[in-house]
Amino acid sequence: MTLGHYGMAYEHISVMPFGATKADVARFNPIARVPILLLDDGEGLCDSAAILDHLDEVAGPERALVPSHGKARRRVLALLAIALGSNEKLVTALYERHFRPREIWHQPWIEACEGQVRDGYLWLEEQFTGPWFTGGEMTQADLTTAVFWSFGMAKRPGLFAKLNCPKLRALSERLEATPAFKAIQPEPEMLSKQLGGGPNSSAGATTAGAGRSA
Ligand SMILES: N[C@@H](CCC(=O)N[C@@H](CS)C(=O)NCC(=O)O)C(=O)O
Repeated sequence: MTLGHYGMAYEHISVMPFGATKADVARFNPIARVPILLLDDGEGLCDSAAILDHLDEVAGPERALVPSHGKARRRVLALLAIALGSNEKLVTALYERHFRPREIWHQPWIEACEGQVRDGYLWLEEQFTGPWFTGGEMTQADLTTAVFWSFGMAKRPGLFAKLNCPKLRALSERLEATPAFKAIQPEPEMLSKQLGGGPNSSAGATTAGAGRSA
């Protein structure tokens, strides 16, 4: 979404970091995790924080979605830490459902993780002043939170429908209407097919990106 926002050309390659395609991901990330951004010269950047930092540098200080220094930068990074952490806890709970047979799902662990998801989003909701998180200009905190809110709505609609976060919901809807978001439609479930999993599977496909202009 950030590549799209900056208008940087890129090729989006969907690849699962599990099962048959895990080795493909491990060629670029030793711990076989996505996202990965491959630059034109073959350099690979792993983890969204490193990728976003690079994109900001290419975009330049005037356009960068994370302010370059000072209190404004710390504020955006603080918001991002909670958005990223909340989504990681959501993914952790999704994996419990995917990778353990239903009869040995550890419900207290799922509930603890989803409690952290809820606490994270409720905190973010409180922080949102509008029209954007930090006031008058959109930052990476808005974009990342909207991405994760959409992801959560797709993967755990029951959990997210119960969250009392009207501002985050509206933020997400506003950004989903932009070309950068529209260019990447949510993908159908792939994990269960690739792993031969059952109907309980609910996590989505993940992606590795290939940057062209970045
Ligand atoms: N902190 C990482 C988290 C990335 C992440 O959660 N990736 C998952 C997506 S399904 C993954 O690759 N999972 C495979 C694994 O953790 O082994 C980031 O923001 O890039």
